[in-house]
Amino acid sequence: MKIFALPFAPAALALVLASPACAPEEDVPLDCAGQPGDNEAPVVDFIQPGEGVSFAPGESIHFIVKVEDDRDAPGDLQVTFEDSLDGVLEVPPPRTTEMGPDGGVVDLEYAVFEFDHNGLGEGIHALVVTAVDSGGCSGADDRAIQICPEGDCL
Ligand SMILES: [Ca+2]
Repeated sequence: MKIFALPFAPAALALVLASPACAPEEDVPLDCAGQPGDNEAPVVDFIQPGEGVSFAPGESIHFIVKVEDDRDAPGDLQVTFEDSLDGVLEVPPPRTTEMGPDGGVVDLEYAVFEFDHNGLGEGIHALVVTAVDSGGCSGADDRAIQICPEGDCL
């Protein structure tokens, strides 16, 4: 990419910065739930299994999903695991603390759902993890995996 010199930019920036805040009331910024404010949606990070990985029926699948939010404690988020073929999955509660360097327990800024699941039926699964915060904002991440005989889906 080519960078162009903009000799007028600092002056324009100064002008913008000097402008008084005079936004009319109807321009109040709305948050992710359509409410006035700046609440941000939870962030969901689907870490394992990887996209498109295939498994045999009954094979144990290791899941790792991280969720965090700008305001709510990670353990307070409403998190659901929904599978396109098998519906809502029952999952163990997340881990929200870890062992600190001095052996004490430290609160994490995120929650980690980590568990093994071996009950998914055969077929192509679209798994969606959704986190909803106390302000009604939601974030999600998804993963497609496949369950087929012998785990060989080719
Ligand atoms: Ca939030």
